[in-house]
Amino acid sequence: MRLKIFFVLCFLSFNNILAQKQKIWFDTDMGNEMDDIYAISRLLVEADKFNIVGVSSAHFINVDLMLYDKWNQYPTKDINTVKISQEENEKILTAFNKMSIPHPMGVERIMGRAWGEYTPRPSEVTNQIINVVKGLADGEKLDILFIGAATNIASAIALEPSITPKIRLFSMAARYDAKEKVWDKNEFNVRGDLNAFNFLMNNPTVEWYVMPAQTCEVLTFEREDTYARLDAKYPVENLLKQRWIESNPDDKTRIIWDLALVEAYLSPELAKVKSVKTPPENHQHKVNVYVKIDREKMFNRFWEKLRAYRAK
Ligand SMILES: [Ca+2]
Repeated sequence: MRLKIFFVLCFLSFNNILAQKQKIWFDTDMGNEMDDIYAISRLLVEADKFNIVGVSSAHFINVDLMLYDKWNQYPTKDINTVKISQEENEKILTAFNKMSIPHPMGVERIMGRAWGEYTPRPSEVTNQIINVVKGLADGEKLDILFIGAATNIASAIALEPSITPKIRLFSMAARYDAKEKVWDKNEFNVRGDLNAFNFLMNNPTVEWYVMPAQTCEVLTFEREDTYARLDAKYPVENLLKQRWIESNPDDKTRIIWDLALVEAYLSPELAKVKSVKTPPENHQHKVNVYVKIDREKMFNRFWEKLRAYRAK
């Protein structure tokens, strides 16, 4: 009997510890550009501080795939972009010894059609996000970070609109001129699924933090400096280095766009947020936009945290 009570208490305290940690869902078009792996690594080096409940893959469908032979290192003939993202997700989760985190694959198509509409795209990602949100305790919220097209996240909300009061969204998307207060949707993630982005912009119940391209494009890494800092004997660092070598070997500098969003989420003091009006063509309400980041501190924090992870 005493043993039974002991185990019940252990179970309750274990649940309590998990409940205290912020739950995070991370959705990435990892197969697209090389910045995503740096962004997710920034989160995973501190995975023990959070309860990461899912890492899902997003497509990076775009019209160039029909017109060019290659997209970075990938031949475009019969390309399945979400499958590439999924494979890359599994590689980095394996390097972190975190394959126990649920890691469902998203869909290989946009919401609706090329001319518009908001038909949601159900998948194991939308199922799991909806289930996680339904299982949250009173007052608890799920933070969803997404650094690719918004298809999976917008679809989850379209399929189950009641989840919005229990989620907060953080994404790298669009362009926003803070001085002129003007949005510009001419940005890769928005172009990847304009319908999904508009669907979210039209929903006033969504609490959303957007990292626009202008704000994060100052976060650049130099190739030789990056290679010198990464030690290939550590599996995570080896993958980070390989990703640059395989995707963009000729680029001396790369913007590590998505890392800015993750660091702004983890270190809110390094980013300035403004509450701004949605674009005029969307439902009129306010969303949060990151208008400035501390580039030097973000850069240094990434390398400090990655170095500290070697000891873990
Ligand atoms: Ca991305």
